[in-house]
Amino acid sequence: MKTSGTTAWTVKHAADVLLRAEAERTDRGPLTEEWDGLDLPTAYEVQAEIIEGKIAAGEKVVGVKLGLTSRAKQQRMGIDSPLTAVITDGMVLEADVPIPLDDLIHPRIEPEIVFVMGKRLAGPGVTAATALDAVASVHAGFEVIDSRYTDFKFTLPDVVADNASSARFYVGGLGIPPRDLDLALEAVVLSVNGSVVDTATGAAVQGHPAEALALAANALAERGEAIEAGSIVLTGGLTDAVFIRKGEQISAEFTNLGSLVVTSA
Ligand code: OOG
Ligand code: MG
Repeated sequence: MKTSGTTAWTVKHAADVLLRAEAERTDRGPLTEEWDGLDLPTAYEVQAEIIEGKIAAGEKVVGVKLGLTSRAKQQRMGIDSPLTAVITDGMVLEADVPIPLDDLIHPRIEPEIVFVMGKRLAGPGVTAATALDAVASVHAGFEVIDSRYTDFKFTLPDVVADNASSARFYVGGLGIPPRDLDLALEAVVLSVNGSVVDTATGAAVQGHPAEALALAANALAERGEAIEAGSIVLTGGLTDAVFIRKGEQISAEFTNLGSLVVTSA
């Protein structure tokens, strides 16, 4: 146990601090500035402890997400290493439900390609091809991220501990079998109030979103975990995330996966 000032940092304490920041909608400085023992393995332990806290509060794990899988995201955040995090049913927003700004700190939104798993996928040694074989359907998605750190400023262990800024997400109702698509070429146009703010194709995510899925399966295997059948996998923001203000209409129009149009309230 490392100490800093009067705080004796532990995995449990760090998880409590981040869960409280989320519940109270208060941002804070990076944990690594106070806890020099927060390395990457410890950060994943904090993340797991946060998920235990959410489960204890009645939430259920529904899948996993990848973060920092595109250059747009890596450049914005100043971190060039992808990561994984856990998503729960408490984060799901149905299509017609506005983004609840009053429940969040400083939310941003990013379009993502989403997989729903037909089979269990366990590393090590998973390739993009074997990963895609385990996918039942591909969907359009929007992730609403809301870092518990002031100004989204963090190091890799900080953001891993914070469950990769997870807050809410939408999954489009249209599901397409993965073999019917060229996901590297699947394009998205991101608009706010009718104005295009960014564009990307699936290749933005690790060259192909199935590469991101394989990466997640192999990374989880190192921690003794797998991606279960029925899981939802968010493969990571295709573009930079945009800040959300009240009363906006934000849309992601995909080539084949349909359009998601959400509002903020
Ligand atoms: C970290 C979460 C990254 C993504 O899709 O890249 C993420 C952040 O940007 O705050 O969800
Ligand atoms: Mg994301």
